[in-house]
Amino acid sequence: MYSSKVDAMTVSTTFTTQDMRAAILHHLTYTMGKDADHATTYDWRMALSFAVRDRIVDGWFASTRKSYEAGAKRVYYLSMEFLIGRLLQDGLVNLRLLDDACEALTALGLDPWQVISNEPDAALGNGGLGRLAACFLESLSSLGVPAHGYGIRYEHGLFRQSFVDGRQVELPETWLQQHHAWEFERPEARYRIGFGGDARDAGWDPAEAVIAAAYDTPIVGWQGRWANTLRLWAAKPVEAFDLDSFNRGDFVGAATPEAMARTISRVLYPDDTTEIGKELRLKQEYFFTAASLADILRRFEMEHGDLRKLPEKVAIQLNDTHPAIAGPELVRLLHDDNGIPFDEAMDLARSTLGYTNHTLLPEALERWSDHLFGRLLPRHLEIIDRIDQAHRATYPSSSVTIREPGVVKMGELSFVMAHRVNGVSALHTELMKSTVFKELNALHPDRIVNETNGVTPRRWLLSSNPRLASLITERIGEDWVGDLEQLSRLEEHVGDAGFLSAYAEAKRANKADLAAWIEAEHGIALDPAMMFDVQIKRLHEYKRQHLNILEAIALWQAIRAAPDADWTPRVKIFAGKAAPGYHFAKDIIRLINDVAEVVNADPVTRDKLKIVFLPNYNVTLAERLIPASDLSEQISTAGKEASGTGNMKFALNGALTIGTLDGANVEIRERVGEENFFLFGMTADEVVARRKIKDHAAKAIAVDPRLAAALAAVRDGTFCAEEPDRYAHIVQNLSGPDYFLVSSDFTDYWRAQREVDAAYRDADGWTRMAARNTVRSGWFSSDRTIRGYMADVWGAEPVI
Ligand code: GL4
Repeated sequence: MYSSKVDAMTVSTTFTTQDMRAAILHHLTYTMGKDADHATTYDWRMALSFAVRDRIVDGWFASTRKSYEAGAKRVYYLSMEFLIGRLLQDGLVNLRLLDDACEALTALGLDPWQVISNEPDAALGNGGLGRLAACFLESLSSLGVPAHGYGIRYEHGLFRQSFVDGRQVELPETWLQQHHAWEFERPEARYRIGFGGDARDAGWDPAEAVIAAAYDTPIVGWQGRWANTLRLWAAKPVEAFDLDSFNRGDFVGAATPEAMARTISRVLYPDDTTEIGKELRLKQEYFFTAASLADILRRFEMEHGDLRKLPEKVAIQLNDTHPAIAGPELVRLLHDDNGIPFDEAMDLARSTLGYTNHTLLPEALERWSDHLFGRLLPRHLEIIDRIDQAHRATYPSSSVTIREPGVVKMGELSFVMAHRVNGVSALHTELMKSTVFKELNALHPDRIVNETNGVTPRRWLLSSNPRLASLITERIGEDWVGDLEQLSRLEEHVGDAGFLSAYAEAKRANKADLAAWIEAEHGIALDPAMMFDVQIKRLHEYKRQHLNILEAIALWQAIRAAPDADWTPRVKIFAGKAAPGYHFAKDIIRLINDVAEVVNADPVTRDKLKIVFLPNYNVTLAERLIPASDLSEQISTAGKEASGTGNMKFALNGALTIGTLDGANVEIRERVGEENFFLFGMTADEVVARRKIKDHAAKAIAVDPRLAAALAAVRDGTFCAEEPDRYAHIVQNLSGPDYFLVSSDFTDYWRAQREVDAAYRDADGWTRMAARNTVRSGWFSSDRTIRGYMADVWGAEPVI
């Protein structure tokens, strides 16, 4: 029996294994309609989920009541993406019911992990940006801040990736094919969202409309003390069915309104760095933003009435420019619909909105053609023009514009319509000030602030790395879970041989588990004694997975040339998806798979170097890989990775980083200590200077025979004898334009990797460095990040 010590408001403190067993059986019978003899794993998983959900709901109601009673400021996080992954384990861990659930399931003759891992991984996001939103929701609940997440209930999340002959193949993702255990449909919360038509007399007559229908998922915080709501919108037709068409025998026509409306929430765009330029994307953005704002104003009017108090009681955060239409939409609601004078409406909107920028990549700064924009949102285009005019009138000598002939610039619009604009790491924020928003920053010097990203320690340490978590708790108690900076109290233990050997043992056991899983699932045998060198993230040229594989090729060649030298055995593990239309990134995946095939089959090098590309990277796979990693590859071209959050998860779990001075790597290195971090490569400034050197890539290749030989092997078909030219374009790129400076950074990367090899051979030294990474990573909790937003951007306070 496990009795939780939680001082939760309503979560029972005496829920026992017996109660858990009874609750599971109750839901199996009365919710799933199955008896134990005929239940499938799915039935058991759903029954368990409902049992856990029941425990969350009481706290959820209590939180809602408390928020109303306190009349506190509410935070609204608008995001196109929430990469929440599985929720069952999260709920069990935060309610501290995991042990009870495992015992109850075992007593029922089930394998608990089989049941828990039956849950689909909800992939309503692409990568870091969406996962950050999920960590923020969990932290907002753990801190007890009244908050809502708002997004889209995509029928199909990010595509499932498989490999055919080493090539990425995209398959549809179907998380909603089964009932989603955590959500509640809210038939009463529906809004009509218009598109098209005419703008006239400061008003708007949309030509078409769809219904935004709400589905709520409670997000429970640590110890179940608070739960907030993630409200996702599904698009539905205004008229479900065209009976006239049906009666005429036009069955397809009869179903068309439904199909057209549902298209809006059908799929997640599988790319967060490229402006898709599609009407549907703009429709998605307006759809969820307009529904969310309507809902926010409805709640506000019910609670407070006077719209002029909006900024006092409401903080709305725009997660990148995807919800940037919130600025003009809020002005429209306040001015057109509620008669507030235009300038005042603009000020109220600005005081309510904050904008987070997540990338400086020019292709990701959204710009829409005004033709498309005007056709879909004619009134908003007029409002944007007025916002632009007002801004130019206030700053007549400035050349900043929101509108350019033919385009609407969403970055500038967001900046002008937000009272705070933040970057996501110290370096990124400085680069924002000196590059994309240089002029706007000069006009509004107090507007840009930095909020370095963070990750929730509940999921990314307590839940995914129970061995390390228990070791930490044994030494310093368990308060670190809600206050990660307490990890620094372990500093004195890092000199203690007992602690270090237990730390090393936890890592070893995690690696053994991963190796067993990889062998079972993918048929590749790995020796856990090898260094596990891991690069997991979206495929992108700026993230430079090709730098990593070139180094692997060079290493393979070096081992072959001197097989008896003292090599440090390592396996390079990759995982990540490429946007379906990003052909160069897909070719990098194929190259890695081709290289893996040749290298892994080589009897000379087999025990010293292995390469594995695991398919279908997702949150669940990250939870498996990170605790078992020795080396974290954070090797982006400096100035390109806004922050990274994987880098933080690795450091927290005791993987050492090999990385450039990019994004939050800079802050990680400062905190864990430069002697516990393998730095290489050019700085952001050096990158800019290097690009100006004529033939920089050719020059780098000319002075590094290893690089030349690795590129030659790629070029001559060593890894694809049946089609020797397959990767000619990659070699051509890296020898010519090489915008991301793979060739120019190669030599230093090789040097740093050999330092890694040497350090790994000193097992005790390595463990000490790894432990220091864990102990000094407490600052990277998303609780700290959320506190920063509360103080600098939202002016919000916890209610518990
Ligand atoms: C990203 C950045 O690329 C990434 O560095 C950052 O950690 C993340 C969250 O702030 O946002 N920007 C985009 S776009 N996608 C990302 O993952």
